Amino acid sequence: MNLSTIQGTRGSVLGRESLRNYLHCNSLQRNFLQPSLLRRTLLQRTFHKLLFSARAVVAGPVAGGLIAGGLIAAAPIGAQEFALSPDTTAILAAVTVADEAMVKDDILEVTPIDLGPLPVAADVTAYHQEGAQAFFSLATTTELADGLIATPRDVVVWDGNGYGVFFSGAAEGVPAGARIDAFSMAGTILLLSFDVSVILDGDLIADEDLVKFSGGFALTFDASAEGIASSLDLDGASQLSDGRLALSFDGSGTVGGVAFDDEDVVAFDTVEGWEVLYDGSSLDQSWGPSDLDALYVIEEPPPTNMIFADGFETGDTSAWSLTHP
Ligand SMILES: [Ca+2]
Ligand SMILES: [Ca+2]
Ligand SMILES: [Ca+2]
Ligand SMILES: [Ca+2]
Repeated sequence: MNLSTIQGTRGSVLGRESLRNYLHCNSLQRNFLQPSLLRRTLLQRTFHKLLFSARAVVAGPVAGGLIAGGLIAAAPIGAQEFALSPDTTAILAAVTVADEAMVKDDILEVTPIDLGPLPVAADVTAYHQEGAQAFFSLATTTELADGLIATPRDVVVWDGNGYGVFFSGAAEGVPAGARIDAFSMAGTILLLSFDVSVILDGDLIADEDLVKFSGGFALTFDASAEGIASSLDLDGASQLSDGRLALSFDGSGTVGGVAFDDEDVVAFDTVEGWEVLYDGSSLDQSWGPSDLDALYVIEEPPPTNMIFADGFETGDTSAWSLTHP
Protein backbone atom coordinates (compact mmCIF):
# COMPACT_ATOMS: atom_id res chain seq x y z
CA MET A 1 0.00 0.00 0.00
CA ASN A 2 1.43 3.37 -0.87
CA LEU A 3 0.91 6.60 0.95
CA SER A 4 -1.03 8.30 -1.82
CA THR A 5 -3.63 5.58 -1.37
CA ILE A 6 -3.71 6.21 2.32
CA GLN A 7 -3.94 9.94 1.95
CA GLY A 8 -6.80 9.62 -0.48
CA THR A 9 -7.77 11.37 -3.66
CA ARG A 10 -10.32 13.83 -2.34
CA GLY A 11 -7.86 16.61 -1.67
CA SER A 12 -6.58 17.33 1.76
CA VAL A 13 -8.97 15.26 3.80
CA LEU A 14 -9.14 11.56 4.44
CA GLY A 15 -12.26 9.82 3.19
CA ARG A 16 -13.70 6.63 4.63
CA GLU A 17 -11.66 4.48 2.23
CA SER A 18 -8.50 6.22 3.28
CA LEU A 19 -9.31 5.67 6.91
CA ARG A 20 -9.79 1.97 6.32
CA ASN A 21 -6.47 1.93 4.53
CA TYR A 22 -4.87 3.82 7.37
CA LEU A 23 -6.00 1.21 9.83
CA HIS A 24 -4.35 -1.47 7.76
CA CYS A 25 -1.07 0.19 6.82
CA ASN A 26 2.06 -0.66 8.71
CA SER A 27 3.64 1.42 11.42
CA LEU A 28 6.42 2.71 9.19
CA GLN A 29 3.88 3.99 6.69
CA ARG A 30 1.84 5.57 9.48
CA ASN A 31 4.84 7.51 10.66
CA PHE A 32 4.91 9.28 7.30
CA LEU A 33 1.36 10.49 7.63
CA GLN A 34 1.09 14.10 8.59
CA PRO A 35 -0.59 14.52 11.97
CA SER A 36 -2.11 17.74 10.66
CA LEU A 37 -3.73 15.81 7.83
CA LEU A 38 -5.33 13.48 10.30
CA ARG A 39 -6.31 16.33 12.56
CA ARG A 40 -8.10 18.09 9.77
CA THR A 41 -9.94 14.97 8.87
CA LEU A 42 -11.64 13.85 11.99
CA LEU A 43 -12.68 15.25 15.19
CA GLN A 44 -10.79 14.01 18.12
CA ARG A 45 -13.62 11.99 19.57
CA THR A 46 -14.37 10.27 16.31
CA PHE A 47 -10.78 9.45 15.58
CA HIS A 48 -10.44 8.18 19.09
CA LYS A 49 -13.12 5.66 18.28
CA LEU A 50 -11.18 4.61 15.20
CA LEU A 51 -8.22 3.91 17.40
CA PHE A 52 -10.45 1.69 19.52
CA SER A 53 -11.52 -0.16 16.39
CA ALA A 54 -7.96 -0.46 15.31
CA ARG A 55 -6.48 -1.52 18.59
CA ALA A 56 -6.07 -5.08 17.42
CA VAL A 57 -3.75 -3.90 14.68
CA VAL A 58 -2.28 -0.74 16.16
CA ALA A 59 0.66 -1.48 18.39
CA GLY A 60 1.66 0.69 21.31
CA PRO A 61 4.54 2.52 19.58
CA VAL A 62 2.21 3.77 16.88
CA ALA A 63 -0.19 5.18 19.41
CA GLY A 64 2.79 6.76 21.15
CA GLY A 65 3.85 8.33 17.87
CA LEU A 66 0.44 9.84 17.37
CA ILE A 67 0.45 11.27 20.85
CA ALA A 68 3.93 12.68 20.34
CA GLY A 69 2.68 14.22 17.11
CA GLY A 70 0.05 16.06 19.08
CA LEU A 71 -2.85 14.38 17.35
CA ILE A 72 -4.95 13.65 20.37
CA ALA A 73 -5.39 16.43 22.84
CA ALA A 74 -8.44 15.21 24.67
CA ALA A 75 -11.26 12.80 24.05
CA PRO A 76 -12.95 12.67 27.39
CA ILE A 77 -15.99 10.50 26.81
CA GLY A 78 -17.00 7.25 25.17
CA ALA A 79 -17.17 6.84 21.43
CA GLN A 80 -20.04 8.31 19.44
CA GLU A 81 -21.99 7.11 16.46
CA PHE A 82 -24.46 9.18 14.53
CA ALA A 83 -28.02 8.31 13.56
CA LEU A 84 -28.86 10.61 10.69
CA SER A 85 -31.05 11.23 7.66
CA PRO A 86 -30.48 13.37 4.56
CA ASP A 87 -33.11 15.64 2.99
CA THR A 88 -32.46 14.14 -0.44
CA THR A 89 -31.12 10.74 -1.48
CA ALA A 90 -27.40 10.57 -0.72
CA ILE A 91 -24.69 7.95 -1.14
CA LEU A 92 -22.99 7.48 2.22
CA ALA A 93 -20.15 4.95 2.51
CA ALA A 94 -21.43 3.35 -0.74
CA VAL A 95 -24.93 2.95 0.76
CA THR A 96 -27.88 4.69 -0.93
CA VAL A 97 -29.75 6.55 1.79
CA ALA A 98 -33.21 7.94 0.92
CA ASP A 99 -34.70 10.98 2.64
CA GLU A 100 -37.15 8.75 4.57
CA ALA A 101 -34.32 6.55 5.83
CA MET A 102 -32.38 6.77 9.07
CA VAL A 103 -28.93 5.23 9.13
CA LYS A 104 -26.26 4.71 11.75
CA ASP A 105 -22.89 6.12 10.74
CA ASP A 106 -19.96 4.89 12.83
CA ILE A 107 -17.57 6.70 10.47
CA LEU A 108 -16.26 3.47 8.97
CA GLU A 109 -19.60 2.26 7.68
CA VAL A 110 -23.27 3.11 7.37
CA THR A 111 -26.06 0.72 8.37
CA PRO A 112 -29.88 1.06 8.23
CA ILE A 113 -32.09 1.85 11.24
CA ASP A 114 -35.54 0.22 11.31
CA LEU A 115 -38.41 2.72 11.16
CA GLY A 116 -40.97 0.22 9.86
CA PRO A 117 -42.52 0.31 6.38
CA LEU A 118 -42.48 4.05 5.67
CA PRO A 119 -43.86 5.21 2.29
CA VAL A 120 -41.14 6.32 -0.14
CA ALA A 121 -42.82 9.73 -0.34
CA ALA A 122 -42.09 10.33 3.35
CA ASP A 123 -39.11 12.39 4.55
CA VAL A 124 -37.89 11.90 8.13
CA THR A 125 -37.11 15.31 9.60
CA ALA A 126 -36.45 14.53 13.28
CA TYR A 127 -35.33 11.44 15.18
CA HIS A 128 -34.64 10.14 18.66
CA GLN A 129 -34.29 6.63 20.08
CA GLU A 130 -34.74 5.09 23.53
CA GLY A 131 -34.12 1.37 23.84
CA ALA A 132 -36.12 -0.41 21.13
CA GLN A 133 -38.28 2.64 20.44
CA ALA A 134 -37.65 4.95 17.50
CA PHE A 135 -39.26 8.40 17.63
CA PHE A 136 -39.51 10.50 14.48
CA SER A 137 -41.34 13.26 12.62
CA LEU A 138 -42.23 13.47 8.94
CA ALA A 139 -42.19 16.43 6.54
CA THR A 140 -45.71 15.88 5.21
CA THR A 141 -48.95 14.35 6.50
CA THR A 142 -48.55 10.62 5.95
CA GLU A 143 -50.75 7.57 6.38
CA LEU A 144 -48.62 4.90 8.00
CA ALA A 145 -48.92 1.16 7.40
CA ASP A 146 -51.45 0.50 10.16
CA GLY A 147 -53.68 3.42 9.15
CA LEU A 148 -52.26 5.94 11.60
CA ILE A 149 -52.14 9.49 10.22
CA ALA A 150 -48.96 11.36 11.15
CA THR A 151 -48.83 15.11 10.63
CA PRO A 152 -45.63 17.18 10.49
CA ARG A 153 -46.32 18.59 13.96
CA ASP A 154 -46.45 15.10 15.51
CA VAL A 155 -43.78 12.81 16.89
CA VAL A 156 -44.45 9.19 15.96
CA VAL A 157 -43.06 6.20 17.82
CA TRP A 158 -42.17 2.86 16.18
CA ASP A 159 -41.50 -0.07 18.52
CA GLY A 160 -40.60 -2.65 15.91
CA ASN A 161 -44.18 -3.86 15.58
CA GLY A 162 -46.43 -0.84 15.11
CA TYR A 163 -46.75 2.94 15.12
CA GLY A 164 -48.26 5.31 17.63
CA VAL A 165 -48.47 9.08 18.09
CA PHE A 166 -46.11 9.97 20.95
CA PHE A 167 -46.53 13.74 20.78
CA SER A 168 -49.59 15.28 19.14
CA GLY A 169 -48.91 18.82 17.96
CA ALA A 170 -52.61 19.57 17.52
CA ALA A 171 -53.43 18.41 21.05
CA GLU A 172 -50.55 20.37 22.62
CA GLY A 173 -51.21 23.66 20.84
CA VAL A 174 -48.57 23.66 18.11
CA PRO A 175 -49.96 25.85 15.31
CA ALA A 176 -51.14 24.12 12.15
CA GLY A 177 -48.54 24.57 9.42
CA ALA A 178 -45.57 24.34 11.79
CA ARG A 179 -43.40 21.28 11.22
CA ILE A 180 -41.21 19.62 13.83
CA ASP A 181 -37.72 19.65 12.32
CA ALA A 182 -35.68 18.59 15.37
CA PHE A 183 -36.59 16.42 18.33
CA SER A 184 -34.72 15.06 21.33
CA MET A 185 -35.52 13.85 24.83
CA ALA A 186 -33.82 14.32 28.17
CA GLY A 187 -35.61 12.05 30.61
CA THR A 188 -39.26 13.05 30.40
CA ILE A 189 -38.52 16.47 28.90
CA LEU A 190 -38.99 16.81 25.14
CA LEU A 191 -36.86 19.20 23.09
CA LEU A 192 -38.40 20.46 19.87
CA SER A 193 -37.58 22.83 17.04
CA PHE A 194 -39.92 23.95 14.27
CA ASP A 195 -39.38 25.04 10.67
CA VAL A 196 -41.05 28.41 11.30
CA SER A 197 -41.25 30.80 14.23
CA VAL A 198 -44.07 29.95 16.62
CA ILE A 199 -45.44 31.39 19.85
CA LEU A 200 -45.96 28.70 22.49
CA ASP A 201 -47.15 29.52 26.01
CA GLY A 202 -46.14 33.13 25.43
CA ASP A 203 -42.57 32.44 24.29
CA LEU A 204 -41.49 33.33 20.76
CA ILE A 205 -39.66 30.29 19.46
CA ALA A 206 -37.63 31.13 16.34
CA ASP A 207 -36.89 28.36 13.85
CA GLU A 208 -33.26 28.21 15.05
CA ASP A 209 -34.32 27.73 18.68
CA LEU A 210 -35.18 24.72 20.83
CA VAL A 211 -38.23 24.70 23.08
CA LYS A 212 -38.67 22.23 25.92
CA PHE A 213 -41.98 20.58 26.64
CA SER A 214 -43.08 18.85 29.82
CA GLY A 215 -46.76 19.63 29.96
CA GLY A 216 -46.05 23.24 28.90
CA PHE A 217 -43.56 24.91 26.60
CA ALA A 218 -40.55 27.09 27.46
CA LEU A 219 -37.67 28.38 25.34
CA THR A 220 -34.58 26.38 26.34
CA PHE A 221 -31.96 27.13 23.67
CA ASP A 222 -31.92 30.59 22.09
CA ALA A 223 -29.57 29.99 19.17
CA SER A 224 -29.16 33.61 18.09
CA ALA A 225 -28.12 34.52 21.64
CA GLU A 226 -25.31 31.95 21.27
CA GLY A 227 -24.07 33.38 17.98
CA ILE A 228 -26.11 31.50 15.37
CA ALA A 229 -27.34 33.67 12.48
CA SER A 230 -31.09 34.11 12.75
CA SER A 231 -31.37 33.32 9.03
CA LEU A 232 -30.47 29.70 9.83
CA ASP A 233 -32.98 27.02 10.82
CA LEU A 234 -31.98 24.43 13.40
CA ASP A 235 -32.94 21.13 11.73
CA GLY A 236 -31.39 18.45 13.94
CA ALA A 237 -30.80 18.17 17.70
CA SER A 238 -29.63 15.54 20.17
CA GLN A 239 -29.15 16.04 23.90
CA LEU A 240 -25.81 14.54 24.97
CA SER A 241 -25.31 12.88 28.34
CA ASP A 242 -22.61 15.39 29.31
CA GLY A 243 -25.10 18.24 29.01
CA ARG A 244 -24.05 19.49 25.60
CA LEU A 245 -26.39 19.81 22.65
CA ALA A 246 -25.51 18.28 19.29
CA LEU A 247 -27.07 20.41 16.56
CA SER A 248 -27.38 20.69 12.80
CA PHE A 249 -28.59 23.66 10.76
CA ASP A 250 -30.10 24.07 7.29
CA GLY A 251 -27.22 26.13 5.90
CA SER A 252 -23.58 27.03 6.35
CA GLY A 253 -22.31 29.36 9.02
CA THR A 254 -19.55 30.20 11.47
CA VAL A 255 -20.05 30.39 15.19
CA GLY A 256 -17.41 30.85 17.88
CA GLY A 257 -14.71 30.43 15.22
CA VAL A 258 -16.18 27.10 14.11
CA ALA A 259 -17.33 26.80 10.49
CA PHE A 260 -20.07 24.35 9.61
CA ASP A 261 -22.22 23.27 6.68
CA ASP A 262 -25.76 21.94 6.58
CA GLU A 263 -24.53 18.31 6.65
CA ASP A 264 -22.41 18.85 9.76
CA VAL A 265 -23.18 18.30 13.42
CA VAL A 266 -21.83 20.80 15.93
CA ALA A 267 -21.83 20.50 19.71
CA PHE A 268 -22.45 23.36 22.10
CA ASP A 269 -22.49 24.18 25.75
CA THR A 270 -21.97 27.48 27.51
CA VAL A 271 -18.64 26.37 29.04
CA GLU A 272 -16.88 24.65 26.14
CA GLY A 273 -18.49 26.68 23.36
CA TRP A 274 -18.76 25.19 19.88
CA GLU A 275 -17.00 22.34 18.11
CA VAL A 276 -17.67 20.18 15.07
CA LEU A 277 -18.73 16.62 15.97
CA TYR A 278 -19.51 15.23 12.53
CA ASP A 279 -18.00 16.61 9.34
CA GLY A 280 -20.23 15.10 6.65
CA SER A 281 -18.48 16.26 3.50
CA SER A 282 -15.10 15.01 4.72
CA LEU A 283 -16.63 11.53 4.78
CA ASP A 284 -18.79 11.62 1.64
CA GLN A 285 -18.88 14.05 -1.24
CA SER A 286 -22.53 13.11 -1.64
CA TRP A 287 -23.33 15.20 1.43
CA GLY A 288 -22.52 18.34 -0.58
CA PRO A 289 -25.94 18.84 -2.18
CA SER A 290 -27.77 17.22 0.75
CA ASP A 291 -28.72 18.56 4.15
CA LEU A 292 -28.55 16.41 7.27
CA ASP A 293 -32.12 16.89 8.50
CA ALA A 294 -32.56 14.37 11.35
CA LEU A 295 -30.01 13.56 14.02
CA TYR A 296 -29.47 11.45 17.11
CA VAL A 297 -26.08 10.87 18.69
CA ILE A 298 -25.60 7.30 19.90
CA GLU A 299 -23.29 7.43 22.88
CA GLU A 300 -21.25 4.48 24.02
CA PRO A 301 -19.79 4.31 27.50
CA PRO A 302 -16.00 4.46 27.80
CA PRO A 303 -14.39 1.03 27.58
CA THR A 304 -13.74 -0.74 30.87
CA ASN A 305 -11.30 -3.38 29.65
CA MET A 306 -8.19 -1.31 29.13
CA ILE A 307 -5.28 -2.39 26.98
CA PHE A 308 -3.11 0.63 27.64
CA ALA A 309 -1.89 0.99 31.20
CA ASP A 310 -2.24 4.77 31.10
CA GLY A 311 -5.92 4.63 30.22
CA PHE A 312 -5.30 5.73 26.62
CA GLU A 313 -8.66 4.30 25.57
CA THR A 314 -10.59 6.59 27.88
CA GLY A 315 -9.16 9.73 26.41
CA ASP A 316 -8.09 10.86 29.87
CA THR A 317 -4.75 12.44 29.03
CA SER A 318 -3.75 13.29 32.58
CA ALA A 319 -1.50 10.24 32.94
CA TRP A 320 0.22 10.67 29.59
CA SER A 321 3.73 12.04 29.37
CA LEU A 322 5.53 13.22 26.28
CA THR A 323 9.00 11.71 26.13
CA HIS A 324 9.62 12.83 22.57
CA PRO A 325 10.92 16.30 21.63
CA1 LIG B 1 -34.73 13.13 5.87
CA1 LIG C 1 -36.01 24.52 13.32
CA1 LIG D 1 -28.71 20.19 8.73
CA1 LIG E 1 -24.81 19.89 2.17
